[in-house]
Amino acid sequence: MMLSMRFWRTVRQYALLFIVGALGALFLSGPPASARVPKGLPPICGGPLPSGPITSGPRIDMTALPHDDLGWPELILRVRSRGERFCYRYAYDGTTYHRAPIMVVHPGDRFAVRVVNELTGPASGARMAASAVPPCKPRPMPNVMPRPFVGYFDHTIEARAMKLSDTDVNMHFHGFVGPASEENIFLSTLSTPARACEYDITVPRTQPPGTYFYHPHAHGAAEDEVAGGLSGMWIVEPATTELPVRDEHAIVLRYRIPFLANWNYVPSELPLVRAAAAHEATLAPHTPVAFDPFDPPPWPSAVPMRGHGIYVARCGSRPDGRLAVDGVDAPGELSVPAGEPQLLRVLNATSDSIVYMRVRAHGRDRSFKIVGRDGTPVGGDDAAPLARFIAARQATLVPAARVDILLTLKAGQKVTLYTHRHCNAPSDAVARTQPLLVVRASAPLAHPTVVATRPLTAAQSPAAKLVAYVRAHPQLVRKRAFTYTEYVLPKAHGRGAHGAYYLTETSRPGFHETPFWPTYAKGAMTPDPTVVVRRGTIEEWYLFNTTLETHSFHIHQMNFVAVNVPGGPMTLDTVEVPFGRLLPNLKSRDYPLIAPSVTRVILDFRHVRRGTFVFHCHMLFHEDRGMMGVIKVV
Ligand SMILES: [Cu+2]
Repeated sequence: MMLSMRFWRTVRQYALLFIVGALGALFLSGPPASARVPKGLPPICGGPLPSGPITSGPRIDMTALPHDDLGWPELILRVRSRGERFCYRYAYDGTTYHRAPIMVVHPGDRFAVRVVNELTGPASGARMAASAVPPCKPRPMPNVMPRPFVGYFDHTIEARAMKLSDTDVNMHFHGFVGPASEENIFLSTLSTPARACEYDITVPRTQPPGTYFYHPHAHGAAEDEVAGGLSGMWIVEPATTELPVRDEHAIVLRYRIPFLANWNYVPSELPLVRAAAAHEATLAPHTPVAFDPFDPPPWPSAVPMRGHGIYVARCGSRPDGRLAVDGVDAPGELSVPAGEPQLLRVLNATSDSIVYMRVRAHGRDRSFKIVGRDGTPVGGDDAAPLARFIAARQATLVPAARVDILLTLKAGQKVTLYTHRHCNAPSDAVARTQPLLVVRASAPLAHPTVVATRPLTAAQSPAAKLVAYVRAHPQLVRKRAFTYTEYVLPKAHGRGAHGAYYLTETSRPGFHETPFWPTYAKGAMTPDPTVVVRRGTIEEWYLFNTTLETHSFHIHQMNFVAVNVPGGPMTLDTVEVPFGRLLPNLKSRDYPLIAPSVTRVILDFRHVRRGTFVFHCHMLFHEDRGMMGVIKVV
């Protein structure tokens, strides 16, 4: 959501609509990005975007890289920034690049990636032998005492306003199913004198072929870095390729930078934010109310909505961030041979914006073939990921989501991929219709490639089979409820009134809401868990959204089956958790009720490795501010 806050200056007349979005930018965002240009480094990370044909960073076979002194192929990425832009600088094949590489791997590959943090100046980690890079350690969290407030159904909220830092960085291989220790996001480049982390990655043989995402995941820094372009695509190729590389295209959707406006806020919003914080401070703690965690009642909004008729009347009077396709302004252009199947790997690499992707030809939306979602072939055949497709007219891509589309154009045909207009939430931005990619057919090849692909219905998919199995064996499945909540809290810890974001297991008796605030046992490299599950079990999680903005659910090291999403059950690693429904509150006109939405996901822990990892909202504004939990599989 929150990228859109950078646009408010143009929309003051709708101040009432902005309040929830305003909270973070007003009080938590820190100095404007332009104030953080590091000294002593050349201006890099690109300039204004050209338009025209799409391009991408080099496609790197990770096993073909030069070997480090430990004997593993290694890629050294130096992280830099320029104003709002962030980028990786690296040498490959004799050339220095600033465009994020496409990392191509196969199941079983082993390689190393070194992340060197040069955000505040040159770091020594780039010049060391791999064996000399000191191990990264957990970044200590600030010593802030929690303050109690009244939370969800009178359970306690812990307030701890995170001070955000854009100078930390690490790397998360989103979708990676290997051991949590290999992509440990709890570790930090700031924790070593060399300001570098070395990631030693072995791609599991069970890693499905498909399209994946890598991005920084340092707590409090992730949103600005990802929004600024610091991320990329990694691809797991199947053992036998069905299409030549020339027919594969990386469509990495990012924000257009610089953003259209700046961080200035609308002064008329301040009284409402202060009123919300003051209201929260007056609420007296009660004995927690008993309620059915799987059928929760409506919950009062944390934000006052005087005249909330206005509030619900019109969604999105301010725009969401405009998109670019990696190196070019949208719509990018792509020319492909007629009659030759093309694999479009579409990645939503934004920090906070949802893409409702559609395909248009001759002025009409048309059905398109989805062969993979979030790195998983829809047919479940890892040996032939293109063998089955599901026909769709829209693909919802929350931040970090991927969709693999198989597209074949007729001679002379032109199709446009675009994101359809949608309302993020009553209190949030509207994403306008925006063309993303124009694909045109050029002359056919003399010997076109043939891909044998057959339709599959959602009901026939592996996802639907898991749902059927779970419904047939309910005694095997543990249910848990998790609830997304937001509050407006008074000033404290050196911060003004601010938005606070929580993801809490509300099926746990006597729960209280705490932001992600990792604590470590002495010498431990991973924090204490908030949820413990047993390997070999299956769980169904009910995700309740009690807020008026869209959230999402992502879990590391595994995927899940989203049960009740448009298009039928599907295997994903990141899913939309839609906003709740606004109801009048007869007791308090200023604080309307919100009927929570519910999104159900089935997590199959039968094949997941033991370890400690995280689950969180992938709207990175929220994640950076605490909407995350720690899970341990034992
Ligand atoms: Cu969220």
